[in-house]
Amino acid sequence: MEDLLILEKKGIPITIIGLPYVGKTTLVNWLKNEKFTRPKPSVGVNFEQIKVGDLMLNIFDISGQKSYRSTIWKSYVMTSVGIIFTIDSTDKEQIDEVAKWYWIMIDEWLKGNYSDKVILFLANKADLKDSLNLEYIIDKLNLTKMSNYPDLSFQIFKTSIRENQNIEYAMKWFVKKVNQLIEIQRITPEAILISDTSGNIISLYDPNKIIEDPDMFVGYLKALSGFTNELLGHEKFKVIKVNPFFYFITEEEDYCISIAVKDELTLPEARRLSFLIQNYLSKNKKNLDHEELNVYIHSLFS
Ligand SMILES: Nc1nc2c(ncn2[C@@H]2O[C@H](COP(=O)(O)OP(=O)(O)O)[C@@H](O)[C@H]2O)c(=O)[nH]1
Ligand SMILES: [Mg+2]
Repeated sequence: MEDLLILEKKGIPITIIGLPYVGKTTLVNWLKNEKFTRPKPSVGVNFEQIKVGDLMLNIFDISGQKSYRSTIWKSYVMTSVGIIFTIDSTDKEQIDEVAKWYWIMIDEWLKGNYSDKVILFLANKADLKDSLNLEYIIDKLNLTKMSNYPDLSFQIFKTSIRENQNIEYAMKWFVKKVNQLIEIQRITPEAILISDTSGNIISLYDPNKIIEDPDMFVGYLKALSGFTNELLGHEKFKVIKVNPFFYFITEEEDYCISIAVKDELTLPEARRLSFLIQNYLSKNKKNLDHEELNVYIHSLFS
């Protein structure tokens, strides 16, 4: 478990989803061995850490069974930088089901605070003769609507992993886009303040002492509670500006996390850190060790 956590930190989270039998695990194997191999049918989540180009990717290959679509797909999608949505391009019968889940992902899961992502759409098994053409798929899935989502880098490719068609090209595009996104996002925040609902400070990272009076700041946060940010239109977090810094603030049941950054453009990274810390807190809330929490926080950006 420890090892996995360390690995997770270093690699970039990528999720592969799609209905069963479309070639997800085949793709993972191809990335690993650079050749086509026949996988065993997979259930649950298959995790692989693979270096693709210059990037270390943590790849989560998620089973396509119905029960997974409505449960774990969402949490993996929301916490990944890149998503590889794979379909079997010969499967005319399930195209409506594919369309349904694709748009649930875009409209419900990615709207709001997790919207900056790279989405690679693979219409796989292009080597088979009954494979649908790209125009048909784009039309059926209404994919031209993707231009309404400027925060999402989107591209569709027809691929065959078996015949090695277009797959290298598609992965090159994907890795390049993920790399660009990471470049923009990776930063060390100016400060991180974690307080509980009673206003006690749980953790403070503030190397340059930008928060003059942390207790007063926590009091101020309590007063702000319930205020929703108009611009971002999402209740679960707010962004405030305390010159010259931007604070990304989230409140879950027990904790309030405030992360200060210098530049508005790096708020997505604050969001990512906040999410990780929130996860850590909820996993460890029974016996939270403040020292360990501080170590965890430091480990996120050093
Ligand atoms: N013809 C063809 N078959 C493929 C291709 N990619 C995967 N397959 C086959 O599709 C089946 C399902 O693949 P798998 O990776 O297990 O699908 P998953 O359920 O999405 O993980 C296997 O028999 C693969 O060999 C491809 O590009 N072309
Ligand atoms: Mg599989």
